[in-house]
Amino acid sequence: MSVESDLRDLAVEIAREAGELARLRRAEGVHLAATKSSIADIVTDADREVEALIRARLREARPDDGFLGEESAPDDGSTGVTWVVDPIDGTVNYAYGIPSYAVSIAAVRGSVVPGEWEALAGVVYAPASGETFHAARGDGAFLGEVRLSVTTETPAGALLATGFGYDPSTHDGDLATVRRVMTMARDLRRAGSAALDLAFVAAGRLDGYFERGLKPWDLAAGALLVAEAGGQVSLIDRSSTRPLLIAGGIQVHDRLRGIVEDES
Ligand code: LIP
Repeated sequence: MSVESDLRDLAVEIAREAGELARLRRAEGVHLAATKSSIADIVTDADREVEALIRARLREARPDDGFLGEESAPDDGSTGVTWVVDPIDGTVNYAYGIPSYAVSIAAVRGSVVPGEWEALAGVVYAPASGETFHAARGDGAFLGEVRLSVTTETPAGALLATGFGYDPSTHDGDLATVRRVMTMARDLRRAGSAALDLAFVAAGRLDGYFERGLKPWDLAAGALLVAEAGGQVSLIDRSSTRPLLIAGGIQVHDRLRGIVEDES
């Protein structure tokens, strides 16, 4: 067994336990704990409880690793490995009872900056469907035991997904990007979870995905899934406050990048 596959197996085990807790809390009724960057950017009691469970399980197994989670304080650790965690990605869906949400756990080495880190392992677990998307660096991406591949042909145009941030002032600009990108699309999906959007690109359920302003924990596991499924992931405008993530098979990725870089 490699280090990467050991990390993947640990992440899968913890994500499934955490996802079942999230599903249980959803069934019991969800309570708003606070808002963050805007009134639309919510955190529920379940987000915090699920992240605490994940953090405790990781500490039990690998006490000296670092931790970077959406809902709690970062920890640098001392091993060079950092866990990048979104306990419930798709929080607004979760709060409304829309079953499109996921637990996202990734292990990275070195930097904790997207695009600079070395992603080692990742899992995106969807409690509502029971689907576990996982990858270890160099070992491929899988849904359960089934190996995943991104799409390569889009004869009718690309089926794309995107998302919008919690700051309404950014919506006009994002919609202008959508308008330009639609020239290459057959249709557009907006499911509300970046982690699941990226997992679906890896699984060939989407041809491509783009979104501005994602946080490291939204994309860490999903980006590794896409890369290990033969796809390409880029972060454009990294120095801006809202870098643009682009993901897809090579051809879709490159066409997306060409369109959005023309507008810059
Ligand atoms: C969400 C992302 C989604 C994006 C939302 C939000 P959260 O993450 O998964 O793609 O459009 O604005 O960032 O807040 O549910 O963890």
